[in-house]
Amino acid sequence: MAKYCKGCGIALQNEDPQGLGFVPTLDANYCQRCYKIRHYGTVTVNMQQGIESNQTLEKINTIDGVVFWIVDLFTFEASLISRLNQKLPGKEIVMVLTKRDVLPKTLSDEKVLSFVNERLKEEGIHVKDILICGYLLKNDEESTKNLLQVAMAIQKYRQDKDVIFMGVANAGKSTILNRLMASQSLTISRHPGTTLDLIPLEQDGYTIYDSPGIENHHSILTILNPKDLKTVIPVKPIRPLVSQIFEDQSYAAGGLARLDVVVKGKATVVGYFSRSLPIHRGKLKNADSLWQNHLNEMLVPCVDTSLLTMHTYHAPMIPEGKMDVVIHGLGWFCLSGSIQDVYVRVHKGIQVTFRKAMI
Ligand SMILES: Nc1nc2c(ncn2[C@@H]2O[C@H](COP(=O)(O)OP(=O)(O)OP(=O)(O)O)[C@@H](O)[C@H]2O)c(=O)[nH]1
Ligand SMILES: [Mg+2]
Repeated sequence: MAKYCKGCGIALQNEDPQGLGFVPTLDANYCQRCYKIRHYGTVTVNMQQGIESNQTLEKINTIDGVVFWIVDLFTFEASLISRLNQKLPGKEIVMVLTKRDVLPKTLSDEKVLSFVNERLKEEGIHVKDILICGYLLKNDEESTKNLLQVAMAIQKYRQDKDVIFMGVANAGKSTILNRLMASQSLTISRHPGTTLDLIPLEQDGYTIYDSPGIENHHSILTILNPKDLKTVIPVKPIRPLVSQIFEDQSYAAGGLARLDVVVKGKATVVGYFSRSLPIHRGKLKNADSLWQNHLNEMLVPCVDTSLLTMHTYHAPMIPEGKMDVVIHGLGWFCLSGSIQDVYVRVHKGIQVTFRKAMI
């Protein structure tokens, strides 16, 4: 009978040392890849290695269960799954917002919920309930309180069914489950694509499933190496970077994204990024030469080594109030004031969303 890795769910094998699920002897509980992540923190993961998103959804649909949809608040746009109800026909969905700790403390939970409700309405996604979770990197009162709410929601919505934790890669599914089960059996890493197949966790009379991350190929997190992921993923609360501008300005988020703001008068730009990602600000007229001369040198981390290979987005319209320019997986700029035009350049395939401000 096939045996599966307790950490990532992949079938164990002892024939191909380069293949997934390799173990020197089949009596092991964890594959070599999980062993390396768990003991040395070395990650040899690739988003494409797990089961396909469609296959994951198909497997989830065969289970008679309630879906707990795990959504990272910091990378909210990249964590959304379009047409989710259609992809999970007949399934009840409870949304769990994670990583609350990295958003500013001054932002109230009420405001977070009202923002999320509005975005769900715009996307046409229906959920039974929304919970806010986070602080899970610490074993403190706050995280315990959050986990208790998730545990209570499981009992409330499960009825007689099983429970499936699903969501995009890196949203924090395995972390919540490890804490809920008070075990460290599931493998966790900052690299998207850690869990590779469904993992059944037997409870008293029912099963909770962990699952691999669903499609977020438009997130910059899927293409960064482990060192750069450490730079762009916040672990401390993000500190808003506020700047007043009176003339056209250009912002560089490392060498990963460039924001050009053309103004008609006074405007405000606030950056919400990991504290370790350098944000450079300068005059728009100097930006081309800055990028030509300093990309992959002063402007790091980067994926592209030339502006020419990057894709340009243009804000379709400038709204009256505050507008967020979200670079999927990386963070966002919040713009307000007398703005005429906004352009964003990022690696091809990485999505940029213009939305009503979250904060
Ligand atoms: N700041 C913060 N980080 C968290 C929290 N929960 C999880 N993380 C981090 O998020 C990253 C991803 O966590 P995982 O639990 O592996 O995420 P996953 O959804 O299982 O990811 P895949 O298996 O790749 O689909 C890890 O680096 C965690 O430490 C939280 O509450 N706060
Ligand atoms: Mg996981």
